[in-house]
Amino acid sequence: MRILILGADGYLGWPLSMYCSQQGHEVIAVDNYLRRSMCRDLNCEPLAPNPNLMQRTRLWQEISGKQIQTYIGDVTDYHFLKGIFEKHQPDGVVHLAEQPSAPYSMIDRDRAAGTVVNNLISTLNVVYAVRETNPDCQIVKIGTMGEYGTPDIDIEEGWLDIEHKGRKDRFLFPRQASSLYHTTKIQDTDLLWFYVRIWGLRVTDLMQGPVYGIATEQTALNEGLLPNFNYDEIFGTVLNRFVVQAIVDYPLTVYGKGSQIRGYLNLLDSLQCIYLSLVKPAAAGELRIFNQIVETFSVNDLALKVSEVGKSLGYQVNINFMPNPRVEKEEHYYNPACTGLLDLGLQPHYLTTEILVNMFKLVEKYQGNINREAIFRGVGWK
Ligand code: USQ
Repeated sequence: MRILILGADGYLGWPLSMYCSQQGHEVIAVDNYLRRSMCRDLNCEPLAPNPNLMQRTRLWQEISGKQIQTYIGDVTDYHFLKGIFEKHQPDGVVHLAEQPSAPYSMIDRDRAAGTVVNNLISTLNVVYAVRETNPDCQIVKIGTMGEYGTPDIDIEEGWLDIEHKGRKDRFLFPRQASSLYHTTKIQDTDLLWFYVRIWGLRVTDLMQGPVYGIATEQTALNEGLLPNFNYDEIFGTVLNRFVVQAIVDYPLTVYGKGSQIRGYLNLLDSLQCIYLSLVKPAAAGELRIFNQIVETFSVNDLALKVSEVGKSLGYQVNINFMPNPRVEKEEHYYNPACTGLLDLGLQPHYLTTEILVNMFKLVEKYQGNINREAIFRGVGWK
């Protein structure tokens, strides 16, 4: 396949580019370094050395013998994006080119506006580029489990059958986000569903939970191929943060009671899920939605696991229950369905002690780079 990856320099985008390239596909990688510039502005650089996309693709070619075509540009620039579609005629596009952080979207008005413009216009542009160059090209888009929020009913995979006053219909599952970032993902889904209905596009929208991990088969080949692993309050996801915190003896930052439950998955599984969605595509006129999670944990479960593994490795791990900077339910029902991707062939990696030990070992190598100031600054929702 010819696979166009938008946001190819990111935490998921770069390992995904190598993963698809390794499977023998032609990969076209696009990024405008937005995440890098946001990290520089906020003084929260990733943990490991982080060559840019051009340097990484060169290194990948030296090591694997496989070429990844690279473009540096902005997906919100329609003419730039359409030109790439026209030139490469991709069979599938993976849209990861979004502002991915809930705290970032809550810092101030300008960052809120930047998140809305970036996320919605990039999605609209992908839809138009596909429609105008090859309507058969499948779109795989990363959404978020946070679109559903934490309702007091079971969460289905995207759709809900409703019976009302004796009549039945199927609707998008009710959604209620708890940050502006998550709200833009709801709006993305609405855009995609509208254009699937009117133009018959093929779309898979992946409702992903927080991802953890740093190593994949390809990143293990050379440290210059590692993804940009953030551990700061803005871009780091909770488990990655806890491992870093344990290593630098920073009490684990459990927000509120820590009983918030989410669906989590290993980076390895995120790549598999996106790949499976590409090679086993949605039908024309289908908005296919999967819940991209493997297992659920509360924040306290994660803190306990990190604390146990950290202590077994000789770290003195403390837990700090801090006032929750976010507005989110702390005690809630949570039962999301997640069988669709297993049915497509996902082989899950569960969060074992071995996986956590390996994360500790890899992060330890870079502990000299850890900036304690970036761990918590207190971006509050209110
Ligand atoms: N949390 C803590 N302490 C921390 C950081 C987070 O207790 O130091 C808690 C949060 O309050 C939340 C949970 O851990 O209840 C998950 O937080 P997170 O920062 O790992 O994840 P979130 O902000 O929800 O966003 C991340 C990704 C986002 C993705 C989302 C999936 O950044 O791109 O869409 O996970 S989901 O959470 O299912 O919406």
